[in-house]
Amino acid sequence: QNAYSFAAIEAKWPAVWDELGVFTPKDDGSRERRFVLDMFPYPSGDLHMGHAEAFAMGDVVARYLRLKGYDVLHPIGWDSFGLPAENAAIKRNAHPSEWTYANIETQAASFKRYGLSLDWSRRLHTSDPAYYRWTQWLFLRFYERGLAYRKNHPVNWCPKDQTVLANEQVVNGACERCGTPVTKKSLNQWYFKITDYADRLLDDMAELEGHWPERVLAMQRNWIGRSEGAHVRFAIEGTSEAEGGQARREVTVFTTRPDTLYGATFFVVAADADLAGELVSPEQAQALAEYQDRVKALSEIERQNTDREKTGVFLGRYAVNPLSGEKLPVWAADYVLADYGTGAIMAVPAHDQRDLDFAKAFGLPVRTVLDTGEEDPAVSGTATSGEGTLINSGALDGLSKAEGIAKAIETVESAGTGEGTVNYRLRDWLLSRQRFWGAPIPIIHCPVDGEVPVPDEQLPVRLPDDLRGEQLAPKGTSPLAAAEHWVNVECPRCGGPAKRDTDTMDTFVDSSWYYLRYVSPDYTEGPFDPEAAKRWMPVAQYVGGVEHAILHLLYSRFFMKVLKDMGLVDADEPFAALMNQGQVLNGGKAMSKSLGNGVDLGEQLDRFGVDAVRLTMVFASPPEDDVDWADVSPSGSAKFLARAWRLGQDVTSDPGTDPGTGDRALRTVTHRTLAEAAELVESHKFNVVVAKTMELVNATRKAIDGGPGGADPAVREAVETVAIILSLFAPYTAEDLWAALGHEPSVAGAAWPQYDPSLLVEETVTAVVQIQGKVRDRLEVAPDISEDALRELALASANVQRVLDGRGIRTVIVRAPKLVNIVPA
Ligand code: ANZ
Repeated sequence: QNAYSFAAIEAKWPAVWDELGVFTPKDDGSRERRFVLDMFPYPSGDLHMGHAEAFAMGDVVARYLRLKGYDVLHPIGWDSFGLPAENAAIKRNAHPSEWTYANIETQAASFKRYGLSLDWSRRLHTSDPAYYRWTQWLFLRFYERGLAYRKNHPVNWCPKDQTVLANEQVVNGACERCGTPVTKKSLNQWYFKITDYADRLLDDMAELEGHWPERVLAMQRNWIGRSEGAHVRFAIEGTSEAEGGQARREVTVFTTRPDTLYGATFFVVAADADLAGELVSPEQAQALAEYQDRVKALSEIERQNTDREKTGVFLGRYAVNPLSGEKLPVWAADYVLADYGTGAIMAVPAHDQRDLDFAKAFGLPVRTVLDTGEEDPAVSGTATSGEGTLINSGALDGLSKAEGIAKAIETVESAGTGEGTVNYRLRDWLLSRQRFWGAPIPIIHCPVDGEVPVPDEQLPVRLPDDLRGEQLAPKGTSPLAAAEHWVNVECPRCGGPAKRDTDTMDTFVDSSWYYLRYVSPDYTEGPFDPEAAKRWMPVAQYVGGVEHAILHLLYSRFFMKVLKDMGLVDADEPFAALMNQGQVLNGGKAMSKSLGNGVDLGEQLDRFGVDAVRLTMVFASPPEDDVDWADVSPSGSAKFLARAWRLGQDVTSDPGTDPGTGDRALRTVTHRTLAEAAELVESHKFNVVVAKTMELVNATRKAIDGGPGGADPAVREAVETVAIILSLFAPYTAEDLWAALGHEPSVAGAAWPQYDPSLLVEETVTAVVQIQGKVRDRLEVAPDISEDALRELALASANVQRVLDGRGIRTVIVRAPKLVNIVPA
């Protein structure tokens, strides 16, 4: 009983917590509700140091809010569909569920050991039929609303994983998962129409301002990429005799700078868009084909390199500028992207650097149309993009940039050759995957009825459980296509032979709504109980890595808005506040197999104990900063915890002792710590809270050993405060300390003590004011008052003024904070 043993206390408390159900919200309206959520884990292997950090941070918030009297929902689940399980199954001739659920059990055991204040009764796994039934149900609702559709489209294809990747999953031209250079492939794919929500996704960010990290908001804004500009139609003229009489074809460009229309000196279409082949003259067809082969051979990485020399090929055609009537040569080049804007541009080399580089490479003219006072771009080689006055621009001459943009749009609109428009970088969300381990898309393809949704009452469309190993390997089509007993079904509409859709959903679909399932995990009438969602949503604090700054958060925000339109939720945004925890590094570098610098969480827990590891995570730095495990001291944390725990052994007063009569100096430290800790937790400076707790522990130890001793009521008050604050980061030690003080478990259910403001008021001392040695006044002043301040106070005293009665002053002698002696003239 007298020595601190983390192993002993770790063995003791989990069963008690389980039995008491302290972490299960009441959900009865007796307290205000708060939903605290950590991004749910993917079940690859056991928990690692990154999980340990993120979940330690989320738990601080959940535990603090509980102590503050809120009814806290802090659930856990697993994002358990996905490729690694499938790859493991192929290797081991197994079913992906075996690997998945075994890993989930391992992680669940580790989470429990880690002492998180989670409500285990709401646990979910996205690969459970009881969960994905509702993922499919949501897909069908999106489908009915025209928000899920299929189209044939060139898609990003990972030749190694044999699967389609969303743009978001292509990083520098390579597969996000395996690093293989990504190629293009044309496939019939399912999409979610997230672009319909582009403006709301942007506008609603106003609500998140100040509650989400600014850089995450910036990344979202950038990803949506709203650009205001114009569509302008250029007629394309054939130049060869053989083509004479051909109807003039029009090609639309997207430009953000319609004011520079008179500066367009050539026209470019994306080399890899169909349009290039449609426009090319017979004479240039061969040159185009050769160029296209060259472009295809480049990796995406090379293509996106902006320093690369510009390449392109003339298409033997001219485009007519609708404003000036000028004929511009039409080129195909790879610096124009097929899937942005319209895939065609008017090139204005004087005011766009990419166009200028191209013009220089091919000897094309450069014409300045906005005089910015800078050197002529044709000479300097630097395009100008600032403010200025339009020149060489017909009726636009003399206008500013903004006026020119407005006038150019007005002109093309009235001529019927264009219109003002808004363009987005955001693309629709490609959600079909030709993989096995995901939620099957609940659509049946019938030769008579076409696409037929699976009726709701037939959900879930379960994955077949008899495919194993090699049968799961991707062959360019979904492995489900080979499972004939599964694929062949009756059409729900005509009863004739039909086939199931064989694609599964991107796992980001599963994670776009999981937070809602937690509010009513056993609900069977829908994905969640709308009443429960109204009670709990939005999530008050979401915690997770910045690697999810774009996709997961954007997709979840999109789902929430659609659900709002369906009348199922009240809130517009799913996550009212977001905290990104930093990474755990080792030796200044991210832990990785190749560097061999990985730190094993289990081993750290065995060595130092859960609380010491958790405390170290929190103490090392503010949550959003990285923690370098090479620089921290879990053994130091362990020593501190033992020190805090021993305080409990030395308190000899009874529980419920009135602290009012205790040592005032210690009480001041306790109450100051309480006041500061609350503010620091709320502003996420958890590391400073730990430092303050250490100071309180030191002050308490001094009071026990060299002060009023362990029987003093102020000592009990101080140690209770230590237990309560410590429960945020070191739940086992805190619980044991709480018990040692004679309290019933759990400290998690205690109330965060109110601090007494009167104890925080600085004490004062009395300063005596004399005139020629005679006491004339006494002033209550702060002990650390400055000489100048004390002199001023003394001279301003009404008594002093009366005695002086207008006489001047020879000298004033000040001995702060006790004495002022005034010598009149
Ligand atoms: C003429 C022009 C003149 C342009 C000028 C810019 C400056 P953001 O702002 O990113 O939306 N553009 C349009 N579609 C393109 C594509 N598929 N591939 C490459 N470039 C494309 O960029 C819009 C501008 O990027 C458009 O405005 C167009 O060039 C170019 F002084 O039109 B601009």
